[in-house]
Amino acid sequence: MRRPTTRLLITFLVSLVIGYALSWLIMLLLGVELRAYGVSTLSIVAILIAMFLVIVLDGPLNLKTFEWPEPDEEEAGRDDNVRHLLLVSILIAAIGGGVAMWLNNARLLPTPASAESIPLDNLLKLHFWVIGFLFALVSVFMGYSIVVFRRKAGDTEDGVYMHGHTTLEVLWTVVPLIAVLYFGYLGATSLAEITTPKPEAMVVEVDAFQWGWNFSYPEFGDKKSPDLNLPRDRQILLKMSSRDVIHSFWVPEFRVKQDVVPGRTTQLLVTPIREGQYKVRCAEMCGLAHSSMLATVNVMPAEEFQAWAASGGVAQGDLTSAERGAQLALQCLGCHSTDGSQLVGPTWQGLFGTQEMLADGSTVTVDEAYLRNSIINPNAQIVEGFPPSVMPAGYGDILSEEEIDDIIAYIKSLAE
Ligand code: HEC
Ligand SMILES: [Cu+2]
Repeated sequence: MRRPTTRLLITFLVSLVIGYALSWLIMLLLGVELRAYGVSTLSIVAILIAMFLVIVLDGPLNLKTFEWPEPDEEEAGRDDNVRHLLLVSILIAAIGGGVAMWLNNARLLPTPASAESIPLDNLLKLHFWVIGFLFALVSVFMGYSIVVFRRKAGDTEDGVYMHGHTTLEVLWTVVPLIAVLYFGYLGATSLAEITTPKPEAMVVEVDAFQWGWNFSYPEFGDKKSPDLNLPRDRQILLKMSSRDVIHSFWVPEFRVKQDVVPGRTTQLLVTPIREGQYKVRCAEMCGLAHSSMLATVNVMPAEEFQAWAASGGVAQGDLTSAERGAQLALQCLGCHSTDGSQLVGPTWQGLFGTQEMLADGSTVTVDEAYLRNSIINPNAQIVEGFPPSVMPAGYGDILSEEEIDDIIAYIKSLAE
């Protein structure tokens, strides 16, 4: 009879091969692309299957027929303990490392696009290593004990009673304490790193409302934009305020997130380092159209940004009624589209001049009077196929007569 440890290793290796084959098959059956998940995912699945197989496998490799050393036998002392510990350490390293690598390669986060994302992602990676280690520490000791130290047939004796182990207790108190303090230190320094504004930071004012965003650039004569255009490689200081309820500014690629609270100005720092288009999302449930409270972020080279910021600095007075209306209507675009797509409410594209079916079965011509009534008194005439009492009823108080005229002019301009 071979040594139990050798038997166990052989069993495990054979199970591992079977595990790989099985997990490969499962992935093929599920149509999962190996490239998307990586070999490490496969390894984890394989190891889990292998551990399961080690426990249940019957036949020539059946563990029940093994002759494990008796713990209280003379020769079965230190030697076997060392062997068990070695085997357990290898398993912990393999499984812990596998889990950590898997988590780190699983593309859980979108491409990092800000300088702030780097220390944060590094912290997360470090945490994944700790998570992998702790997972393996618990599951390996448990699995190993279940397999190796299981009760043999006919053995009805109680286990050995052990009480206390001072060295172990001191270790498992001090080691985690140091680890937690170290992580606290890393967290504090990372937080300081990403929340310290530089003097050359560019201020952008963020105006959040139900349900949309507006951005203005005091450095460029209060230029306003519904998109968040940003130069690359310059620190941006966002000064944020809300008109109504609590919102939260979040661009997943930038990693950082900050609540926008009515009656207060909150701050957030971002340093875009990657050109491209991203989306601002509201991360605080803020009402019906919360999910469509989006804005586009354009990160561009510094020169391109300068050119954009310097262009079209039109004073409000020079705008046409429809152009002013377009700006006012930003607050409606969480629910109304201008491109024909249906959101919470009907699209405004080609709306003016058409016949609108109402929920009560009648039809009405969309003219200025109807639009005005729809804005001030949204529940008076409900459009067929749309819910009543969803559009806020307070616009008659929030908007002035002229502003409503401007919005109507804007909706008219979308008729072509
Ligand atoms: C919370 C979502 C929401 C917001 C915000 C919203 N609306 Fe609406 N709106 C609706 C819904 C739903 C309807 C369809 C039901 C109805 O007629 O009230 C509608 C209908 C309308 C109509 C009639 C459209 C048609 O096809 O006949 C107009 C005009 C309109 N809204 C204008 C506005 C304006 C202007 C604003 C911003 C000042 C605005 N809405 C903000 C949800 C919204
Ligand atoms: Cu919101």
